[in-house]
Amino acid sequence: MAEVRQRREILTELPGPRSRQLMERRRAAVPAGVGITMPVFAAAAAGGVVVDVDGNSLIDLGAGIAVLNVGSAAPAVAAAVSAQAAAFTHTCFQVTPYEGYVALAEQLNSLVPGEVERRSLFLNSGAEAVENAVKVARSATGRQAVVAFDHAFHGRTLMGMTLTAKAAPYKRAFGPLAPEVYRLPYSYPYRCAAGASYDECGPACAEMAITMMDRQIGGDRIAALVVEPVLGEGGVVVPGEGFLEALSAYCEENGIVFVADEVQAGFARTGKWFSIEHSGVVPDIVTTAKGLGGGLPIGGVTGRAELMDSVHPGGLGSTFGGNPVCCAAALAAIEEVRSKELLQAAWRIGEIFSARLRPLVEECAAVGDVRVRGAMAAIEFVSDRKARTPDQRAASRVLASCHEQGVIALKAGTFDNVVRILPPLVIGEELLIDGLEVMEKAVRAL
Ligand code: PLZ
Repeated sequence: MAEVRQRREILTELPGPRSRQLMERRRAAVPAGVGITMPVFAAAAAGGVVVDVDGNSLIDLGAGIAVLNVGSAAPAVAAAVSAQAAAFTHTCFQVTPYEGYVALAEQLNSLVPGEVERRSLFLNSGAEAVENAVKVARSATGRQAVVAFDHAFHGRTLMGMTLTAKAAPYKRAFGPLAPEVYRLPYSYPYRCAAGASYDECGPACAEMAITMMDRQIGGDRIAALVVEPVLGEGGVVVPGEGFLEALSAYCEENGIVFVADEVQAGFARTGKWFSIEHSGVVPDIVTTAKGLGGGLPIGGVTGRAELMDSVHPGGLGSTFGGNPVCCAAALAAIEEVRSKELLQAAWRIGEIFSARLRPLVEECAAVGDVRVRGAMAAIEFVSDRKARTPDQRAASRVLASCHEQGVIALKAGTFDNVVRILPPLVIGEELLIDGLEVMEKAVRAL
């Protein structure tokens, strides 16, 4: 494999001629409903760089949406994948099981916080992990209602999109949605639904959410509360202190299964194995995917043994779920996080984000808020600082400018006014700063 040099180098206009040709073919072959952030086709990737088919080297501040925490084609992951692929590629764990699945379950059972006995089940994606967490919670409690939050994203399957907050593009035209799903306010300190200050938002929104569960749904009817400990697609929102703790206490009092959706913020992204660890909460179930497989598709549900074991034999599974190649990749990725000290790397990236991006709030009228949680960061744009009017165009302009100059970054937020930064945790510091400088200039030019 040719080495991918860790620097930004733009040789053609972006997208280049070969990418433009492929885009034409794509238009004729792939439905328009599959959106594209940047019309540049990949040829190779490693560390913090994606090389496109025209030979341009782009800085990756998206990591394939928080997937490539250990980097693309990490040698240890690639070696584990090829060894497993050469031994056997599939048997179906439900037909003839294999050790890798069990070994990965053991790893996750011990990594999820809390001194409780756990079990893990593997699927193919984050959405499927969420679906199965809800199935387990309903089976274990004998209840039907499920609560989710404002600004949430949980996938594109029927239950996933029903739990997801945003109508367009995720739910529009796809109804009817699943029944028995209720939505509660999330603590979003910059836009507190209870009108509280930054510091008071956590307890204020928790109180609102708990009153709704108690008075409108009935705590004894709720099977599961599904929550992202940090919003991802919703715009890297870190809930106010006390929010998750209060919800968890209510769940415990009322026999509700607390599901932490760690698909995006988990697996070392925020400087902890799981983002819920920034609070003191011990979740009943954790869903994982994205970073878990080191770039290969796998989703996990890790939960308290008594909940997971409540489901009848044959009630859970999937043909490919926990495929042996994906399990091998995930085991190698976990080892990479440990041996390369990627939890610490995520903290360091967070410090760089804070140092570089926080001053933008003072300097630029269009920047309403900057949020950082480890190697997850967001800039939220507003057209009127006082009214906090979302400015979608400013976010689009900053992203367009980044993309033109070879920096991959993502949009987020219910109002499409947030630029989100999620680099691979193995990105070099110089490269990261080069990418951030491109972005900062674009912000200052607004
Ligand atoms: N839960 C918290 O962030 C996926 C969505 C990309 P899948 N987020 C990226 C897109 O446009 O579809 C996500 C998430 C959280 C669940 C999911 C769903 O994970 O692996 O995409 O199904």
